[in-house]
Amino acid sequence: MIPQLEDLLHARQGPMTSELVLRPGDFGLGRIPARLKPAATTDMVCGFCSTGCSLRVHLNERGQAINLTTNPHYSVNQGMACPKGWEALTPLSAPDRVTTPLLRNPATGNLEPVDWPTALAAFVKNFKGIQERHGKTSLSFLSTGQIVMEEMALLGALAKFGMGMTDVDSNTRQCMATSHVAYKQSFGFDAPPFTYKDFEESDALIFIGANPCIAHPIMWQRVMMNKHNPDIVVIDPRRTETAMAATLHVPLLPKSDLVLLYGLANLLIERGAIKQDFIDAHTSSFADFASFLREFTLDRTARETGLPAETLHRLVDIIATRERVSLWWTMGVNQGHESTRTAQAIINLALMTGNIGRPGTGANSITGQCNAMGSRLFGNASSLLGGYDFAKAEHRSHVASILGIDPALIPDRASLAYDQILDGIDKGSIRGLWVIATNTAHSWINQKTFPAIREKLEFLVVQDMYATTETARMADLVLPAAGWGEKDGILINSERRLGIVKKVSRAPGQALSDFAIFKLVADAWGCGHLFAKWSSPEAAFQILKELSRRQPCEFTGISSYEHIDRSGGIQWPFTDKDAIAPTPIHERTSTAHPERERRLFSDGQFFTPDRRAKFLFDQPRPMPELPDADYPMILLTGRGSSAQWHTGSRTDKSDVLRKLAPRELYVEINPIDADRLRIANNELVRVRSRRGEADALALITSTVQPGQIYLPMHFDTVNRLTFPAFDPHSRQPSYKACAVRVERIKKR
Ligand SMILES: Nc1nc2c(c(=O)[nH]1)N[C@H]1C(S)=C(S)[C@@H](COP(=O)(O)OP(=O)(O)OC[C@H]3O[C@@H](n4cnc5c(=O)[nH]c(N)nc54)[C@H](O)[C@@H]3O)O[C@H]1N2
Ligand SMILES: Nc1nc2c(c(=O)[nH]1)N[C@H]1C(S)=C(S)[C@@H](COP(=O)(O)OP(=O)(O)OC[C@H]3O[C@@H](n4cnc5c(=O)[nH]c(N)nc54)[C@H](O)[C@@H]3O)O[C@H]1N2
Ligand code: SF4
Ligand SMILES: [Mo]
Repeated sequence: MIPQLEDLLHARQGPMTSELVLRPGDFGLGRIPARLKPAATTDMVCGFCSTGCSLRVHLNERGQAINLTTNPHYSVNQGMACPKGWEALTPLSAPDRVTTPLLRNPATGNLEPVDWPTALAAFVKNFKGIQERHGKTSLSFLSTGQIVMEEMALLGALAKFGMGMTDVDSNTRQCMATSHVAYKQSFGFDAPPFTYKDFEESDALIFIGANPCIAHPIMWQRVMMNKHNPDIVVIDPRRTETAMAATLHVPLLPKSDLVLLYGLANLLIERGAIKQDFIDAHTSSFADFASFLREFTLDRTARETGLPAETLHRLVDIIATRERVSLWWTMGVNQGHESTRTAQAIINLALMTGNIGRPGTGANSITGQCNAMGSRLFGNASSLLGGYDFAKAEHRSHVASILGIDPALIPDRASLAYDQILDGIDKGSIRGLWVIATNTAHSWINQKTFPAIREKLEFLVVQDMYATTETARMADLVLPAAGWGEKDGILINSERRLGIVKKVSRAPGQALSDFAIFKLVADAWGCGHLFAKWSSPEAAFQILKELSRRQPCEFTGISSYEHIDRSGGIQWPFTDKDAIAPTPIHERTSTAHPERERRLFSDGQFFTPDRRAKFLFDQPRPMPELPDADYPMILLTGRGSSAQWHTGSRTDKSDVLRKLAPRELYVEINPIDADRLRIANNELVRVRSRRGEADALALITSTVQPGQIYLPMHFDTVNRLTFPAFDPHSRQPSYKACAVRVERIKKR
């Protein structure tokens, strides 16, 4: 056994219980039986969504987690958590955890357990063989927004600077690429400006393509804490749970957001309801934007969005008259064929009305996964580590000097995007793929093409907590990973807050943290010396801190993990100066929660070279696949319940969460369509698109409009239907809209 591996496996034996097998869910949510009074507690942030709630983990005398409650002192969640948070420990003890590496045996065709040295040897032999035959760039990885920042950075550095890859990407492309590009172009840096306190301080909150009641329940609780009697507007084709709780639902036609936002901007100008002082002092190209907007008349906007003129007037009234307006968007915007310009149309509205940099305002993208924000800064895919540019020689040499490596090792262009990597596999330029903490075979758009693409790979490695995911089952080699709660590191939440996760549970069998796996791979590959300084997650954190210096995301004022822990999380930017200066009283959340809650741009200074935010805009384009006679309906997809997470690999392992969510795929269909198609409630129906089909139970409901249906993405057949269209700027897939038809099935 390699000495380092022995150490790792040994170190993992740490404080631990073997005789006491506890399933936290057994006790019900958060209740700890008296006989199991915990020996200690420790706080850490949740590893599901980007809200970043702090959970209080209760440990037995051996330091092993036995249950959790919530942290009442954390500014983010103030003692609240959604069902996934309460059940966060349960997936760790699932029976299908993968406990050893698995290698496909060519003789039997099965994945069979092997030891780590054999797995590493197979990894190196196959991947190096591919590179020798097809060139360095014939290897890629697809990773995630769900591992800690230190792991993402190590992976990105190892793959590009150590293993010679150029094109790597992650599921953040499916999710946040649009926000990343939109902010970068408009503000000069990928910088979501808000803090959660803004939910409480707005006079009007406008949610566009976001369903926080389901997807970000604790953020929604913060909205409910707003004492300003706010207008709450939900712009979504569906009457979602959030729309039902809102004061105004705006049920626009799918993918008509860009026209709507331009129409509103035009009406605001006509009404004189813009902040000319702010525009003049802090923005550029407004005049061009204003003249571009003239064609977006009230009539055209009403016609193309399907909204009555009164609704448009009401929306304009709200924006024009309320003092502090915040605009929030999520996947209904980001997952579209013109998503970057749509996100920027939201940014434009905030800029022209001066709704930025003040409490309760902002053009605010809500993030998805627990560490999508970390992957935007340190994924090393579209931006070089720390938000730098691969194409700039001075950026490459700066990063190389911090890492202590030769700048020539850094590629001089950004990665191809997820869809282009899969295309590359299809066309034969990429032959080896390493998939880390994502489940491509379920979550990728037009998913039916993936098995054929996989066949073209000479070697597929999947690194996951479970070998049962759709993607892991296709692998040549499975590397067993520790999950949240089994390792240390940092996650960055939607409001730019660095929060800490800790090892409170021993990973099963020989599973190792992703960090440890990357270190082993580096050594086995022969490039371990490049990462000698990355000796532990906290040592890596110190390197990332240095990479952040003088960048807008600087966090050099944070001394250690312990500092973050003690402070209740820390938002970037946080420089040495911030570390010394006390928080101004007016920026404190409340006397009970004295942590800092800070927003960006209070001085009107943006990160562009001229310090001005840019108005960016383009002509709207029709949906790539419009309904027609054969496929007359529009399919919308998204989250289904607060108890389900994506492809279900974690949340399906909890009895509690399974009880809280439907077990079978259902399709929301309007009563008018159900009547026309003679479909009864709960009847099994077939949804077809040009690419595939999915059977689902009919849920007849007026939450969807006639001509539209909705499917939750948590079931594996949904992406058989979706149409592969991509936004040209962010290359984010347009998961939310394609043409389908619904058919009755005679017999089940
Ligand atoms: N419970 C749970 N929570 C989660 C997740 C989960 O899987 N489960 N995933 C997390 C992740 S990674 C993400 S990215 C977020 C996603 O969070 P959200 O984006 O809030 O969730 P979605 O349901 O994907 O999409 C939001 C809404 O977009 C609407 N929509 C569809 N088409 C359009 C359109 O053309 N225009 C407009 N305006 N709206 C449209 C849909 O009807 C849907 O209600 O959730 C995070 N939180
Ligand atoms: N139709 C449709 N499709 C969609 C969407 C939609 O709205 N509609 N939304 C898209 C969006 S926004 C997203 S973010 C994607 C999500 O899609 P995926 O990323 O494919 O979904 P997950 O189920 O979160 O997959 C994460 C995997 O990581 C594993 N894992 C968890 N923790 C760890 C860890 O610490 N280490 C390792 N190695 N593995 C770990 C889990 O077991 C799981 O298999 O789906 C996208 N797909
Ligand atoms: S809202 Fe998000 S971060 Fe908070 S407990 Fe639920 S899943 Fe975890
Ligand atoms: Mo996401």
